[in-house]
Parts: sequence; structure tokens; C-alpha cells
Amino acid sequence: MTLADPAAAAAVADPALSRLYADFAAHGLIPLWTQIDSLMPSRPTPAAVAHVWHWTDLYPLAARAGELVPVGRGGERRAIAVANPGLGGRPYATPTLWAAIQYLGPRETAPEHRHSQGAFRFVVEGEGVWTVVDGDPVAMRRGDLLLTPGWAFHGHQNVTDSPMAWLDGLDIPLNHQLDAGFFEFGPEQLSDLGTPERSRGERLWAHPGLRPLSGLGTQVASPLPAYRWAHTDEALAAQLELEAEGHPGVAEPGHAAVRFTNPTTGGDALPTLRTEMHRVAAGGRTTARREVGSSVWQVFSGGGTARLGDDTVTLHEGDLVAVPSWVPFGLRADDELTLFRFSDAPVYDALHLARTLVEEA
Ligand code: GTQ
Ligand code: FE2
Repeated sequence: MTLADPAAAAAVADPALSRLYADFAAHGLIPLWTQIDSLMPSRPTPAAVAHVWHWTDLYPLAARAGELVPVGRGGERRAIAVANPGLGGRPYATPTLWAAIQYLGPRETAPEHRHSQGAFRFVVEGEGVWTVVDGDPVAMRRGDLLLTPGWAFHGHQNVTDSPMAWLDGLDIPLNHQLDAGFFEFGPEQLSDLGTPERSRGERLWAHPGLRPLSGLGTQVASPLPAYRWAHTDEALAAQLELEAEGHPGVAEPGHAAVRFTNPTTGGDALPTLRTEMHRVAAGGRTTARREVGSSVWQVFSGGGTARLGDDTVTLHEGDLVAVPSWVPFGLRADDELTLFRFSDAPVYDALHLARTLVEEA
């Protein structure tokens, strides 16, 4: 409480009031009327700031970590998180989202573990790592989205002579804030499960519009462990082609978008993380919007600019952008611009806290 507060000023003028505030403090109490503006602002006032991390900085640093820092039991992963400058030095992209570059050198493996935090991997370049999810080896290649639902055992194995790096997204900050995190080690050595082209989960689930009758119930996380780039790319390309042919399907003119979904519910692929792919046609733009909840974008291909709050930032392949709650965000494509996006939107939807404001037409 500063003297600029009317409550503080009144307390100075009135010794009895001053004693009341001192006794509140002595008893571990704080009155609402001294805090209401910061506790209940007229709209979200995130501590997180809009920020861009460039892939041309991230990748070489991850490669240096690959030279100097071993991967194994204890540290578990060679994952380097982006730290939002507004969040006091914590390894959080936003108050709810973790975004990290993970790097696995030739023939390295990351040991199995499981945790309540939900995770995905998104690959902007390279291949050669299989992520093993509950004993099912899942190949990782450019453009693929791979899921590691909460409490599934998982480890990663690079079976090639080249290093590979990818984006990890998790709900680590949300779990931390909610005091919901549990963690268990699995075996230190990944058993040799082979490196099949297709995972068991894909063989069962990756057939458009078809569900196995053994799996007709609903599952909170998608049972499909991988969403392959060929399908995602085709879905985005088709929307823009249909638009050119005069048919509906795009999210808005020149803007194709798909969401990765759980085939047992039609909802988000993971219960706490929304994952989407967006494509803006060359020379096109998206309408700037504000959304409650935060998101992280990663440029997959192409280049352009983003309106990010009051700033305009330039985007290149691999760049990561943190968009805090209620910060206006819109895209402009120079050449065809394709981006991956993840957010905490399922949490806000579940709690009926979601809101969107279209900034400009
Ligand atoms: O690959 O299992 O970036 O557990 C952070 C925590 C990756 C992983 C991260 C993890 C992982
Ligand atoms: Fe993990």
C-alpha cells in the first residue's frame, strides 16, 4: 500500500484506521478495497509480454548444448525453453505454456519417463528420431505433430548419424501453477522396439472418418500419436484451392486453417493444449484479434510479418512468437506463409473464460 492509495492516505489521517490496517497485516489479512484495481482489472493485464525468438539463434545454441551437455537420467532431456521476458526469469513462454527446442545428437536416446504434463512435438526440420509413446515407436519428420498425452511413458531415440531438433510444447507452467504435477522415471535404457514406418496408433486410428469399433468410447487425449505433414499440407492446400474455385472452406479470405483433433471427441487433440496449422496465401493477411488465453506460434515455412500488440515483427522459418492474453495478433504473408500454433484455449473453453475480439476488419 503506497500513500498514493486513498486507503493509505486515510489511514495516515486517522490513527484508528491506521491501527486497523496494521492489525489486518498482523493477522495475515488484506482488504479487497486496497487491491481491487489490480485484482479485478477491466480487462486482462498479463505480466507476460509479446516476444519473438529467432530460429537462427535457437538452433545453433541447441547444437552447442549437443556438443557440451550429455542427455540422460536426471536431466532427462536436452530441451532449452524460451523464457518470456515478462515472467521473472522462469522458463515459461506464457503463464501456461512451455515451448522448448529439444536436440538429440546422432545415436543418442532420451530415457523413458512419464508426467502429468501433456506434451507434443512439432518438427520444423530434420528426421531420424522415433519417439516411443507407451511402447509404440512413432517416427518424427518435418511437418509432423506428435502427441505425448499426460501420464504416457515416453522416450526418444535418434537412430541416425545426424542430429535432430524439434519444438516441444507442454503445459508445464499450468501444472506448476495448479500444483498438479506428478512425475515417474521409466527404464533408463529404451528397449529396442524397432523403427517402423507407421506406429501402431496410426495403423489403428489414421483412417479419415473411420473409427475402430474397439475404440468407440471417448478418450480425453487423442489416441492418434502422429498427425502427418502430407495430410496437414493437403488439407491447407485444398482450402485455398477451393477458395480460388469459388467454394467455401477457408477461415477467412486467403487464410486456411486446421485444428488437430481427437478422433474420439472431435475436440482438441490434448485436453490442455490446442494445436493448429495456419496458411496465409502470398500477399494475404489475417484479421488481427485479441483472445483470452495465450498462444505460441512457430513459422513452418515462408516469411512475412506479424502485428504483435503495438509492434510489427518480421517472421522467418522456425521463429517462435509468444502472444499473451488479449494482445492483438495478425499476420501478413510475403510469400505463402505456413505456421504452427499452440495455445491453452481448451482450458479457457472448459472454464467458460474464452473471449475473442476482432480488432479490425
Ligand atoms: O521430451 O519428455 O521440453 O518431459 C520438457 C519436458 C520435453 C520430453 C520438454 C519433457 C520433455
Ligand atoms: Fe517428458
